[in-house]
Amino acid sequence: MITTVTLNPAIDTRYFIEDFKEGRLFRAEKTIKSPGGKGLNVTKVLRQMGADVVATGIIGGKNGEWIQENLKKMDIKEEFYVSSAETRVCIAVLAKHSETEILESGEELTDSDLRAFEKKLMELVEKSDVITMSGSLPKGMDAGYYQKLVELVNRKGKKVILDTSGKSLLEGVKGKPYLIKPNFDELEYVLGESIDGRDKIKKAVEKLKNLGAQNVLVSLGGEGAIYFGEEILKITIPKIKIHNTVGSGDSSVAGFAKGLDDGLELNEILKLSMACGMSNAQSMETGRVIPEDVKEFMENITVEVLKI
Ligand code: TA6
Repeated sequence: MITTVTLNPAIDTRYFIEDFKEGRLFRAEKTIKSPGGKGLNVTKVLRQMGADVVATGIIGGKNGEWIQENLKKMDIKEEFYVSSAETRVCIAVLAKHSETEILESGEELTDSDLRAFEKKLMELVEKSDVITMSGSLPKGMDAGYYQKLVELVNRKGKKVILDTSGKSLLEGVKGKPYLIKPNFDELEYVLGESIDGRDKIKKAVEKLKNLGAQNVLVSLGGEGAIYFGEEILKITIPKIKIHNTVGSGDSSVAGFAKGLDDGLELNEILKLSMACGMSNAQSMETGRVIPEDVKEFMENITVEVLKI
């Protein structure tokens, strides 16, 4: 079983406004609301791929109830800890050639919320082999909180995939997660300088590994990915028509988690991870994949040892 952790879930609200520009009044042509936050996008993809998955995290208020109701409609199992803090809303404005995102920070949680959540998490960890932890931390939460959660799960001998950014990534890796999946921007933050080639990528990854990350999957968008494990592997993907890459990172996390949970060998796990990201990129929806496309993409993805 896979448990997905979303500490800062959201109602993702997407406004379609073809000619959107700042400073003017617009009426949305279309509005789509869905359960969001990176961890719930991972959950949605795992559910579509037929994985045995349970979503947890911390949720609250009317927004939290709305998310729980809609996860139920999506036939997604969830065991969120319910707090009194109202769950946030994240807005995306989709214009003709751009997407603008406004992410609320999420309300502060109390220590008793965190203790109660940790108890719920550990109950689920007992029944899980793979745990994913994704996204930002709510306002006021200590940047090292992921480190504590990763250490709690590692002590149970389970594998953690951590997908976050900024200080929560730099602190979270100290818990020694099995895998992290930084993108370019996150690597540049880690390195503290711009990255213009594979040497700089390797330097940033080595810094993350020295801090504690066991394995690192660096997503390169249309260029595929580089996996830094016992070996360095280059994953090459075919060119495809892209509609919306938002959520593709979360989908790659889901593919990796499913491959790991299914006991696939590493090359197949990496292909599944990339193929899920590709399928999501062909959908206007965040956290949407087509299993048949994922299977077909996997046949055209290559994995080879990289000497850098
Ligand atoms: O923008 C894509 C997305 O995955 C949305 O689900 C939105 O909720 C946002 O990211 C959340 O990001 P965060 O890092 O705050 O969890």
